[in-house]
Amino acid sequence: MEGPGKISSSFFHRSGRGPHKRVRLMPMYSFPHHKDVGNRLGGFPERRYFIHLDFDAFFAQVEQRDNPKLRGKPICVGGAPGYKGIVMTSSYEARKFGVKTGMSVYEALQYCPDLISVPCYGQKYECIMQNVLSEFRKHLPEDCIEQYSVDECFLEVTDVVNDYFQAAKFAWKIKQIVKELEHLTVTLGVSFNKTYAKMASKFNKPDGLTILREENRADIYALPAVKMWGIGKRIERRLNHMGLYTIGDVANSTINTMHKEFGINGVILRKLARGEDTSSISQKVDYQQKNINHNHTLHDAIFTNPEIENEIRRMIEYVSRKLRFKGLVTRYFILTIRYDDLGYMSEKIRLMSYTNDERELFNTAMHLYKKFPEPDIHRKARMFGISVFDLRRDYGVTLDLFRKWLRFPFKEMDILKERYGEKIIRIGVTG
Ligand code: TTP
Ligand code: MG
Repeated sequence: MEGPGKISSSFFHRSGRGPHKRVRLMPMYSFPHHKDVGNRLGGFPERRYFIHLDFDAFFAQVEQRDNPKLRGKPICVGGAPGYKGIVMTSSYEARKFGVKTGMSVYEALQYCPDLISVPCYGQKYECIMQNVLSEFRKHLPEDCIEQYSVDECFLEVTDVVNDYFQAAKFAWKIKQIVKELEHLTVTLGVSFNKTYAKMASKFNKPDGLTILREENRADIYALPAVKMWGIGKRIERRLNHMGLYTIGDVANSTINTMHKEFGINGVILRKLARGEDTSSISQKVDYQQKNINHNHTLHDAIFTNPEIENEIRRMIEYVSRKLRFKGLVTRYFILTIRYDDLGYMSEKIRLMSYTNDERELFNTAMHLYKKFPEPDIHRKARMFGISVFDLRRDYGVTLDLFRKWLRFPFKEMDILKERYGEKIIRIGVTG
């Protein structure tokens, strides 16, 4: 009944009441990739090759890359200021002490007193992933690339490789691309379906690569069921209750048992465990980006004009780089500053024309800042926020010809920054 090709978008299973009941495969809401599970469950027309990429200790690795003082040290991201935060991730040096995602920084410090807690720069991490994905687009068609989370993506390389050897070579190239572009390490899993590729990428962390062939199924089958994509603690408990402990147990269970306990999701789960995931790369709908927000809370609040100007410039550089990266220009701009005493000021302005020019945005920000009460030693500035909205695609038709200044090499600067870090080049700032 379940040989290759025999099950398409619907299948039969034995029900208590009738001889056979027709069940239509429903979206699998309880699994992370329910939307991807295609209607080809059960059929394997040809061998396919997938790569799953997962950054190592992502946020922490980025912060160590950007601040050499943090390298080789136990750090966690999500803490500052005041050590009241939650650990979002930690460096491998900190993990040795038992620091885990989800702990409070306070608790983590009990495990690792030397732990350095640093703030999270969400937009920066997202930008890194986007840089990497756009580089991949030079090597693979768009519809073979799927961003899965902030630090994970799937690549289908079936069209560019013929066997596992070539798939492994391609995977090494991917690792090299990320290293050269962003100076970061990733761990890759290569397999014949997405579920197995995702599980394979957990095998050799950090900076690893695992090839999981059909004949190595036993490696997956030996893992505890909870290691499977889509199985959390609660489902694990129910599986254990049924006498199923490993992924192999789930794979070798009967359709009926799984269906009785979990409905259609159980049947799909069993298929995923067996390596019969036939889902393809999923293309997210290209939604129109409405705004870009960038907030930064400082560990040490500031109040002098040069410090504030510097912080605003840094924020603007980031936002305008992001606009350019996405090929967008903005018309509305908001600057927010939160002070030490929790008071805050916010001003918005409509720009003369759509732009992503760093100097224009900086001048606008400084113009707004002048309307704010000036911070002083008793009322320092702690958080800076920039929001741009009313975004339009930048069609490249610029009015630069009519502007007083020359075209600045922003794009070239973006490339330098991507390659060598944020601090490599700045406009008109000394020191
Ligand atoms: P993960 O890939 O789960 O973790 P990681 O990349 O830090 O470590 P690993 O080497 O084991 O892959 O998550 C990616 C990033 O997502 C992580 O760096 C921080 C963030 N994150 C959260 O903010 N909250 C969470 O609960 C988890 C799990 C991750
Ligand atoms: Mg990761």
